[in-house]
Amino acid sequence: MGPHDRVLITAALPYANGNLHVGHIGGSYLPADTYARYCRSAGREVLFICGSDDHGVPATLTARTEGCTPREVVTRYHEAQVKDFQGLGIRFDIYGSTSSPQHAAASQEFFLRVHRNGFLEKRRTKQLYDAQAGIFLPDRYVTGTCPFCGQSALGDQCEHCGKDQDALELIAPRSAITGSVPQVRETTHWYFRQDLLEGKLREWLAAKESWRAPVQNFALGMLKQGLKSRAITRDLSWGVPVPLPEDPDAEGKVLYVWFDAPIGYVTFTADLLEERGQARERYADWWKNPEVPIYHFIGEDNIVFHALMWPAMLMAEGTFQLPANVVANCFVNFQFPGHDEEKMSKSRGTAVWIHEYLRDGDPDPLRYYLTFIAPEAQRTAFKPDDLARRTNDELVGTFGNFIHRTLTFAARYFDGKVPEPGIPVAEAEEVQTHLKALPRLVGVELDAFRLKSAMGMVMDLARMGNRFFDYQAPWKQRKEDPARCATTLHTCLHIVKALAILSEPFMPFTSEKAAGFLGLSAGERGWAAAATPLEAGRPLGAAEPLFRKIE
Ligand code: B3M
Ligand code: ZN
Repeated sequence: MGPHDRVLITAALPYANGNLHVGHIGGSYLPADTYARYCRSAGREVLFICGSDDHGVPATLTARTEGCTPREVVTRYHEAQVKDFQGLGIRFDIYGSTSSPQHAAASQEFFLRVHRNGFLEKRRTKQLYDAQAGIFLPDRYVTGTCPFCGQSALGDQCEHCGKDQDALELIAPRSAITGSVPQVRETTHWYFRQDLLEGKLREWLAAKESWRAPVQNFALGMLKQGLKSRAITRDLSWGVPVPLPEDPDAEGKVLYVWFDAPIGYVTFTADLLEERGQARERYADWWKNPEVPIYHFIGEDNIVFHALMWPAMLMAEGTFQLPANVVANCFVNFQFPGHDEEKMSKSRGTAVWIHEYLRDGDPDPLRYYLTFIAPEAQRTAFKPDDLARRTNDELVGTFGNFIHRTLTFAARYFDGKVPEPGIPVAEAEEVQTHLKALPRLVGVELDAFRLKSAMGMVMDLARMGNRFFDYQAPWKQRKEDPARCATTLHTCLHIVKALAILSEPFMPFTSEKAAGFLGLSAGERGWAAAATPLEAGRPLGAAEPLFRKIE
């Protein structure tokens, strides 16, 4: 097998404390799914891994406000997330949970290896403490003002400037539980000496020529400021226990959620292989095999972790390969007609929730629109009126219309079969030449993670189809020049086939229907097959509308 016949694709693990909105989907899950679908279609062996990030303060805070246990919170949201993903056709090979016993074991083993390799250090430290609630306040248990940019920030990270935080350095800190001003108390924690890996990280990152510039620059910029060692244990009861039973200081401590979460990618790979009847240890065939590129799809707020901390963890552990690419997208903002763009927010009602959308919306138009506004290089805005307009003009008016008119014409005048091409026609040959090259061209864009551009090429094909149909005017050719008319329809049907195949990564439900009209079996739908026309005589099914108009 060649180097890229197998790929491992991951999408950021959503915290299991909330529902998913279109910003999450457009940021990491949809691009990851689109790329995974393309790779499968191109005949590569793909593992597409995701699952819920069950640990950390998000789950415990939600449990507190809802008056239930963290376990109840993560079970409920895990299931809700599975449903949302299914509804959108986001098809992971596995959707695991980091609160499984297998994951605890894998994380503890990883921790111990990093420890043995000399990258952990135990320190007495100061930490914020909520005297009213009687607990330490790690991470998101504290809110305050970011010392770097002056905006409001959480105890672990500033969502404005993306910097990771030390809660002790927040200006005007407050407990997220009681709102009280926290005290400073002493405790013991294990620190990850990622600072020891600065040089290695810099060298590794600097050589990444195909990474998106903002991701690479952000990570290199952070390195320039210097990496600090980072506490990777917490005084909490919900999480993976620190596996040092001999050490009394480890009692009552768990691993920091950002230490165990990325290891979840590895755990879930093992879970998946086990589900498929293989030994769990076979995860190494993917994670420790330089022939397999690993691609992490994430949102911009996770760059720090995936481009620095996680690679540092992998280097410190010592037996894994490093990610081939960290594909990060910016945030998707929200914009009502006549209003300013703003951040998606639950409290302000500016988030479009997937379960609400799916109540009466179809998945493919949302997928199409989210790829169309893909925040590949900068933040973009989700505009509900724009979603409606593009659905109506581009999906109903162009893509759906072309397929429908072609199949209807073939049903009526060619007995519902693919005609034998009549005489050679220059314009038809041009289309053929284009179709021969197109799968490769779209594939190049996809492999460079320019998903929006790739989808644009597929939509352009639908436009080309309509122009060709209008220009050839088969309804006239039928009477005046039947041989030409046969060539026209033969060519249009090839375009339909190419649209059915090449749209699959972007609009899988539509692709499935369109391929069904042509009676394409699974084996006939591979990416490269888009280049070859349908054979004459193939019976065609009746065309039904592919999209509904949005009012
Ligand atoms: N749970 C997602 C977030 O920051 C975070 C990703 C973990 S990926 C290993 O919303
Ligand atoms: Zn900031």
